[in-house]
Amino acid sequence: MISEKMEAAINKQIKDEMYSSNLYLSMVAYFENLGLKGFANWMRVQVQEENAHAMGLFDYLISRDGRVVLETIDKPPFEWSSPLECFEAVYRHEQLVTSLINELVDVAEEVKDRAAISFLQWYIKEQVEEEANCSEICAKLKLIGSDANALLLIDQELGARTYVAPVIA
Ligand code: OFO
Repeated sequence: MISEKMEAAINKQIKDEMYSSNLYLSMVAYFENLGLKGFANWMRVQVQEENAHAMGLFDYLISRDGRVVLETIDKPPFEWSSPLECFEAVYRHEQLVTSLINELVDVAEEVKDRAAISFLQWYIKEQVEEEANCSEICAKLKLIGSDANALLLIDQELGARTYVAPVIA
């Protein structure tokens, strides 16, 4: 069994992870339209990761005999002024998600749900990685400025990213 408060908080986080997935899918389209296939590939992998984050919470709630209630997902933005501006938006978004995961842990602590506290540790660690990844790409994009050749090299690098399904436990 799971408390109503914990159940509602996890349902909200499922929605927020699905929003992240849609936000990054919108960025896939942005980069595809720019012809930056490598950036688009990086975002496609990110979409899969966010879907896995949502499904991890979804399956966890079911395993605790909770009720999954899917909520309305807001429309994501679809236009950015440059790859750097887009990645800065990713970085800000991931910082927001980190704060949401911390709030989720606060709820678990408040209702003394030890199992949820333990389960959510994976998400806490994942956020450290999520923030580090986009911060690194933002730094590179700032360094290259308007150098188109360097941008294409980064595009090549991001094109090599592959999806590895996470084991969320
Ligand atoms: Fe689910 O980590 Fe990004 O948002």
